[in-house]
Amino acid sequence: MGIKRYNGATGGWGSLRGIASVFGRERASPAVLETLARQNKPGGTMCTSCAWGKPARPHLVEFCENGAKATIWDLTRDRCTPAFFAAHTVTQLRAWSDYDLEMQGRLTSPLRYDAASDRYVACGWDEAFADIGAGLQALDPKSVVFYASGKASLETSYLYALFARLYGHNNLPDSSNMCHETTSVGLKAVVGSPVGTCVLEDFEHCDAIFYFGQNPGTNSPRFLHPLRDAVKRGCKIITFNPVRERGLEHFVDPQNPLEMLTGHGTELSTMYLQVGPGGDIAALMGVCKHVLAIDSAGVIDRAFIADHTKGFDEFAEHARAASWDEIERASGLARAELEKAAEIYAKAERVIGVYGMGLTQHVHGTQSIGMLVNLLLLRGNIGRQGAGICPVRGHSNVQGQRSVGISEKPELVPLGRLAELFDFEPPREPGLTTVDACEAIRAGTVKAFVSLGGNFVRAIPEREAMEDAWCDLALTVSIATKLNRSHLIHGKTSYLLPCLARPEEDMQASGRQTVTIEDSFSHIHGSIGKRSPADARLLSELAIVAGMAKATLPPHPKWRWDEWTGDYALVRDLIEATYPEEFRDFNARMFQPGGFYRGVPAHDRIWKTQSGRAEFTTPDVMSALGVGDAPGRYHLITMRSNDQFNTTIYGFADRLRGLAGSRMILLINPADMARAGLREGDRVDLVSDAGDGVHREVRGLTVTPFDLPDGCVGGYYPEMNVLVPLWYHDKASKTPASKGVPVIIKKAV
Ligand SMILES: Nc1nc2c(c(=O)[nH]1)N[C@H]1C(S)=C(S)[C@@H](COP(=O)(O)OP(=O)(O)OC[C@H]3O[C@@H](n4cnc5c(=O)[nH]c(N)nc54)[C@H](O)[C@@H]3O)O[C@H]1N2
Ligand SMILES: Nc1nc2c(c(=O)[nH]1)N[C@H]1C(S)=C(S)[C@@H](COP(=O)(O)OP(=O)(O)OC[C@H]3O[C@@H](n4cnc5c(=O)[nH]c(N)nc54)[C@H](O)[C@@H]3O)O[C@H]1N2
Ligand SMILES: [Mo]
Repeated sequence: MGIKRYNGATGGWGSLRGIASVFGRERASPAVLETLARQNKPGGTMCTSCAWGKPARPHLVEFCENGAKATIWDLTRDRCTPAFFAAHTVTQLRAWSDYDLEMQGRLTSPLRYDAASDRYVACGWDEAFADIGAGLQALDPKSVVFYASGKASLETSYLYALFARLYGHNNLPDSSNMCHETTSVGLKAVVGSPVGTCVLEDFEHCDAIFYFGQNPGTNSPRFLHPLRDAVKRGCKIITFNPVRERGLEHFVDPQNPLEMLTGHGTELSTMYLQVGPGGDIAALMGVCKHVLAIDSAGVIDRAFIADHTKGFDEFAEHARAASWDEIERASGLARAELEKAAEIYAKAERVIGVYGMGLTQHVHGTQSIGMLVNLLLLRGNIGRQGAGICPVRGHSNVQGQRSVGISEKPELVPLGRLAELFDFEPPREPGLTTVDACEAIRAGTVKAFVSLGGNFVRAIPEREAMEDAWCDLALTVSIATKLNRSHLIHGKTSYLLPCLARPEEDMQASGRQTVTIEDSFSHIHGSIGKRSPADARLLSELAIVAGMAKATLPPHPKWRWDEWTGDYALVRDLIEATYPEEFRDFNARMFQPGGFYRGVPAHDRIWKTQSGRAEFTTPDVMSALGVGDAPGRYHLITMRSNDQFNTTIYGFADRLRGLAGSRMILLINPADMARAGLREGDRVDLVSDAGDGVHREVRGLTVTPFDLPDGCVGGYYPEMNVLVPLWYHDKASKTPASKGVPVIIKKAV
């Protein structure tokens, strides 16, 4: 594995080559092009990759490199059939890589684990549902977890959460618990809404964007267009990221022939500040401190602060008293840089704060989000056009799943309305988060685990220790499109249930169905699949959820699983009945260009916080890291390459970082390499340095020099997940702190 410097821009020809390589390898049908032409457009198929907004006036091509890869990946012609499982035992398959497992293609038949032969064997749907139903009936519902990875539609998600509650639990963790739960908890506490306050159009009006720990070039490439347009209008982007991400530096628009021919694109970031991992609290403290210091010119919006906020005096006093020495040390940034950023902030009329996993995946992530909100509140930058807080969500419907009831927090769900609509007594006890679920599985109190998509065992922290406990589960059920490692770490009874992918046609009793999803901007979009299903045996996710529910629960006149499966419009009616304001006229509005807005109170300066005001928060730490510095200790950032979607590995090229060939690499800066006596290409092991006496190790990484702050190393998710202690998570939301993991480097012998 050699590192090659990449000086090209994001977008450009490289992105087209990226699409073409996956297209060729996946032997995707040419009909994919028809799906791509309709992708993210009104009446088309909504991309299953990220949750970025879908504009009312789409570009001719409204998909990106990674959205195209996701569609091509779904529409592969490869099939992972019962014959494949006959040829390989589950024990053998456990030795396969994530890449090789998914490369087998789409699952085609329901499968049951057969212990005698250690193989998955084909079974019928009725048999699978009956056995799962009997298994669930035999268990205490409180000992069962229903996990969801954020892809399934609003309709499926609503029924899944309803099934959990009718059965008797709130154990509904979501991939969000490893992702933006810090947002759901953090923003709810300070602005009263658990989601972003911006809409897509705000990017047409902002004067500055303060951009923290989100990598648009790889993870939400369609965002590059509004960013480029904003810069061309004169908007300034101030980026805080330990890694110099190409996507935030330079963009060549693949839809602009002149830019494609000349290679000349747009420089995106006005300032690029390589903050240390977890250094954002201190960096923001420095910016706020200077904004307060230059306030004589009426920089601070006193009227807004008086009318709308609480806690300003205490916060301002804290920021004024904070020492620059400490700010510089904890952020890794120089005072002069932070003062310059503060001056840009103070001059900008409208500012948006954007963030992603770089803020959420830290032990004090909630406090980082609180600090970003503090900065925005100083000048009334929330709740008006061109301003606001903008968390960039991950999975395409992850925010929507929370909106329609997939939540382990019963207080966020209108249980009273569900009780009326479905004539039952909903469970009221809080359910399990992802971390709680892992702990309960290790303790043996959780007995069964149902997954609506995802690759839970691969995505969670401390994977190796979890895998042993996992095998003691009585029942595991996975609804999936492709084979992954979680399916091979199975309970005593285990089912693998293959489903339609979103681009595929979903025919039911009333005809072709539409599903809906919610984007990062709280806009809801209808999505229609038209491709013929990968196999005639596949069922839709909704039909599978309804099939399991019907087999588990007693008959009831109000629980109309078959009718709901026959016509998803009836499920949308139920969603509307449960959430009448947000989902008013749901069926009539779902194809509105740009989606319909379900409304976010903080967007309109309605603060549903405890105090009824937007809250300044005074942090009690300067670093978001859970474990401080020590000799020989590095803080590991677990990162996504440009060639993966979470645990789905499309290939081994991280084009935008100029890396290719292997994912088993350790990124480290040359000065740290010299200090540690390491040379490029050395083989090293990473060992946990969390101070809890537990041995966690990843072996055989190749040392690769890279531009990172001192004391910070980088490696890929999910390969590095064994190093993240289960207890190392955001204090308030329990989101695993995958961005600042304490490790030491050992030379491999
Ligand atoms: N192609 C593709 N698209 C995806 C995904 C994918 O895997 N592949 N995943 C989807 C999902 S589920 C999600 S949640 C999103 C994730 O999208 P992002 O939120 O962009 O998540 P990451 O790539 O994990 O990390 C984001 C950035 O945080 C920076 N960072 C790390 N530590 C810190 C820190 O302490 N401070 C600051 N300021 N920055 C830091 C990293 O260098 C990186 O650039 O993307 C979604 N879209
Ligand atoms: N160290 C570290 N760990 C992390 C992160 C990190 O940055 N660092 N990021 C975290 C984040 S942000 C997230 S969101 C989680 C992701 O955790 P998950 O959401 O659980 O994982 P994915 O990799 O997205 O799941 C991939 C699998 O989903 C299935 N699948 C794909 N499409 C569909 C579909 O349409 N329907 C169904 N039913 N199944 C489908 C396929 O079988 C595929 O193998 O990981 C988290 N873990
Ligand atoms: Mo995510």
